[in-house]
Amino acid sequence: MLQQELKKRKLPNVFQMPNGKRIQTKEEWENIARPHWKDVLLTEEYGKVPPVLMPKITEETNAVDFAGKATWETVLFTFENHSKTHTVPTQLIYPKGEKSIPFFIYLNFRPDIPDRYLPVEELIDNGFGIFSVCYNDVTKDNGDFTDGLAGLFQVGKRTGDDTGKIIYWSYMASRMMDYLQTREEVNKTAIGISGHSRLGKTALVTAALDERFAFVCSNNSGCSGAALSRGRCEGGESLRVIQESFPFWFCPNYCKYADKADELPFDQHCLLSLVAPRMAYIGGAIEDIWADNDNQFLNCVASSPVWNLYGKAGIITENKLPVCGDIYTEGEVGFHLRKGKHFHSRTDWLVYIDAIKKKL
Ligand code: GTR
Repeated sequence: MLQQELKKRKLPNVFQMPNGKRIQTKEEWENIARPHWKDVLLTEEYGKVPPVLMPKITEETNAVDFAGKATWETVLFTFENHSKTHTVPTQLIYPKGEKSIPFFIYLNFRPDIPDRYLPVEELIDNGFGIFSVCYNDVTKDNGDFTDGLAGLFQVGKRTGDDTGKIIYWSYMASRMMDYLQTREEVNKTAIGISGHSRLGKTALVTAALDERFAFVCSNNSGCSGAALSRGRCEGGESLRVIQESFPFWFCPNYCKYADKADELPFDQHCLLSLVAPRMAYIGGAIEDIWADNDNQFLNCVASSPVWNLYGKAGIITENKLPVCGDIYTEGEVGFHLRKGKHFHSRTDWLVYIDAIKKKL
């Protein structure tokens, strides 16, 4: 059943290289296929990644400590390039006095702590630290490429594979990862990333590009995130719509494929596959038709053969499309479909936390 569904979509084969080479081992995947798909995705969809800058760091400790359970610090990142500067505030909250703490880097819509998408106390009580940033503080969610971090790199009007906003937000997450490497409280092998919707797309891109991330929880990310573009469901977001509404999330090259999903030289399984052999959990909500739950789930199935190369299962599921209430998180690739609407809910967090705690 699931293989038939995938067959209908005629996805590019992740193991087939354009020069005819067929990938058969994990070494070939790492040396040939990984760089190939990274390059294709950055050139045709998201835009290239700016060079790494070393920010100046300023740390402040806040008085609020969540009933004495947590330490909360504000960390300011000041970037400088071409004699322009930009400062991004981030929030670091972790179980007080603990060592070897697993962490979530969280990309949020708002700077609030806690936030309706970010149940801080619940995460702390489960032993996780949180390092969060408000995406608009990195660079605004609009077509202004003079704003924030984008303004330190973009010169003039964007063309071709010039960086889109998703990559700028993701770039910041990787700099937050750099910073966590310097903190002795942190378990460096257990740092993951999460985000919802456009920031769920960003979380997935980040884990795909930056192998230091041990897990990704991409919530309701949909079109150009976890959802396959080919064989979109009725009512699901199309490439044309996303490219017309949010052209600035992507590189200008991506517009070539409006109405031409079948001609993409990749699909979103090429992105999810880049996370192998690490953990990737995808969350859907039954009323979130726009994000195309079947195609988010089918991506997990389509990408799993790359986990198999590493002797891992990928998604462990029944041979059927998901229904509301299904939770498949036994493998390193997971999917759940909860009731309700487009939202990063506590229900989602509990599924992710449970899956990750079992594996760590
Ligand atoms: C929608 C967009 C989706 C999704 C969402 C969000 O308008 O079409 O792709 O990313 O926004 O980020 O909230």
